[in-house]
Amino acid sequence: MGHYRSNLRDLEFNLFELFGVERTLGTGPFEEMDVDTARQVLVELDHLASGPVADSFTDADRNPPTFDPTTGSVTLPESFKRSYQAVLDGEWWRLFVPTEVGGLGASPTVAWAGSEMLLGANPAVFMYMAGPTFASILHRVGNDWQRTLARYAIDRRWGATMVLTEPDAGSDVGAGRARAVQQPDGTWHVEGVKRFITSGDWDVPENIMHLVLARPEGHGPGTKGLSMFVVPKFMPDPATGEPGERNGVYVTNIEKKMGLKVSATCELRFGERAPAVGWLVGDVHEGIAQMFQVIEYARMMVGTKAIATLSAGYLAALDFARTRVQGADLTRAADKSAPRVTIINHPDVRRMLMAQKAYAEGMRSLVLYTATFQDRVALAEARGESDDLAVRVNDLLLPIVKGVGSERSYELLASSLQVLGGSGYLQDYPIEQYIRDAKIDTLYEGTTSIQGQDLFFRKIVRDRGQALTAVLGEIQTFVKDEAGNGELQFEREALGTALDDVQGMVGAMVGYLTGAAEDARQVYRVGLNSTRLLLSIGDLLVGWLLLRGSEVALRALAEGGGEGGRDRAFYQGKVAAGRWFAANVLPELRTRRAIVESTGLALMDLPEEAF
Ligand code: ST9
Ligand code: FAD
Repeated sequence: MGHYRSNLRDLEFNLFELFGVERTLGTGPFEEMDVDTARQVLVELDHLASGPVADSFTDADRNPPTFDPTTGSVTLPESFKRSYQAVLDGEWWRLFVPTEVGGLGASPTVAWAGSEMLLGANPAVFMYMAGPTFASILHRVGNDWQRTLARYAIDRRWGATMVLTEPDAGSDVGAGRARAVQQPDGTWHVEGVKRFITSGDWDVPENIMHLVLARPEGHGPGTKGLSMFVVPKFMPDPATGEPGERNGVYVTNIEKKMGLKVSATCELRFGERAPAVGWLVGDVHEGIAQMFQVIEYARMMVGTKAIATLSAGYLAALDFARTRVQGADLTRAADKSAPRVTIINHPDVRRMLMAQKAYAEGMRSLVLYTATFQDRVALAEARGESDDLAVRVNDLLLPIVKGVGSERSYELLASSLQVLGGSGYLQDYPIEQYIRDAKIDTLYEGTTSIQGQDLFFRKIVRDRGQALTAVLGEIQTFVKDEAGNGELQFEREALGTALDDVQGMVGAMVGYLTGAAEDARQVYRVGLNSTRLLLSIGDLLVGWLLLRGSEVALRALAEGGGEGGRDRAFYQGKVAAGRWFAANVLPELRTRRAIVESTGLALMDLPEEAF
């Protein structure tokens, strides 16, 4: 078999048993996708992901893209192109595209569930598929000509990039120096150097559409002075979209990386060999807000990618643990002639496996819970209304999906490898590549520090706690509820305590921020804790969602555990994961709260030389 193990059963559990998405499938904007179609989509994506998409995962790592500096062109390995072509042939590029421009009518919940499998099997295939999705965003925010351009990009399957980062502008996008000069014909010439640009060039699509942030002459500093330009690799024929003259944007280097090697990370130079002609998106100077429409999408993708990789790592470790025989059962450790057992019988291996299972499944629920709010936003928009709370909650959850998803996955993939012992360190197994490929997820699309700050300053404080209050209120309701079966009482209590701890952390940090009005340095006490809060809210949400799953599973077990009891073990696993998390992770929040509440300024007072 290939390297990739999906978890279709758990995806279906989340969609149909936990979140009940069948209630909205086949209605409104999802009219074209009823429940049966959605189930079929997931099965097809599972086959595609585990087969042709996964096929090139290892080869493309060992034989990464090559670069020709004279032409500035990147060539992808042939094996990888076959994987990409398989997704294209299946028309899966339509997954996130609105129906009016050729989309499938999938709800975000179904689309993200299906995406998990592609992202787990071969994430770069998914990322090279960005063209039609990014073009849909251009279609929404662009002027008439840009809508036409977006249609060409979709219909002709162009590639696309998001171009923000520069050598001196990474997290601090507003420090960007690339500039844009308006021309008499209304077009703009973009000039400057961008680095680390994913899919900057590759030899499959006929054209690539770069969405670029640059500063028009005379505009002010910071992100608000940036505008977004659409800059094609080839100037398209306005009537047909046929690629014409080469535009002045060239790749001048590709990076040698730790992992995710087949995803070409490019230096892009604008306006050096020839003018780089672009158009101001939507004829308005609202570049950062427009770019954030792309970023929000990509942050969800990165979190899902990380979690998908953890799930695959866990399932590989589980397979290994079930067959590897080593040592005697701990109860008979002193008996040198005791039979040797498979390592899944050792308590410490079970501890590692359950940590991976609980986080992989809990964070999968977090991704799909977030997507339920995206469903709500789309449903309201289709009715000509706006669901303000759903927008806010989605915004609140995105840094958690991205920041917590990537940090926990990377950390726990080390445990997946550990289960394999020395074999895990070898390239005979996929886990070392999973770890290398997943490290990037804590870095790009905003590092974890940036996600923590986004969560606290923008999504909690600036939102005046509205979204957080709504989500914590749901958790409180669950804590107080009693399903009537006398089960999960200890767990509800543990969740209630964790909820109190998170509220305590937020309260303390808001207090520090308020104190900063008098003494600016008090804000450091927030900065010292923002990642801690991010991870703690993540744990609270994961714990709550696992326990919701446990409750559903207990009900299913009481009804016999599926047809002929065939899902008994699956449901037992769901109950066990919730219980384990409540007993082993949630209590840690008490200590973290104490740390937040007692944080001083000593670390900030320390002279640099003392580090
Ligand atoms: C990157 C790409 O890393 C990596 C991977 C690329 C993969 C591409 C492929 C994607 C997948 C495609 C899918 C294909 C599907 C295929 C299907 C197949 C089957 N939310 O706080 P202020 C805005 S790219 C919304 O003052 P500063 C807002 O407009 C590089 N908006 O910030 C705001 O104005 P206002 C990624 C937000 O101090 C304005 O910004 N780089 C948000 O000026 C200013 O806000 C990064 O991510 C938000 N959360 O700037 C940079 N936040 O307040 C990370 C801000 O009036 N750095 N805005 O509303 C940051 O995020 C910084 O915090 C900063 C700070 C730059 C925003
Ligand atoms: P820096 O911003 O220099 O950060 C260094 C460290 O300092 C980090 O730990 C960071 O968290 C911390 N730090 C920085 N500022 C703060 C702060 N204010 N508070 C607290 N801590 C802080 N960019 C694109 O535009 N398009 C792409 O397609 C793209 N693809 C990429 C692909 C890869 C493989 C890589 C490696 C990067 C890619 N990037 C892309 C760039 C990526 O988004 C940036 O690397 C990322 O935003 C971090 O910027 P930086 O590397 O300059 O690190």
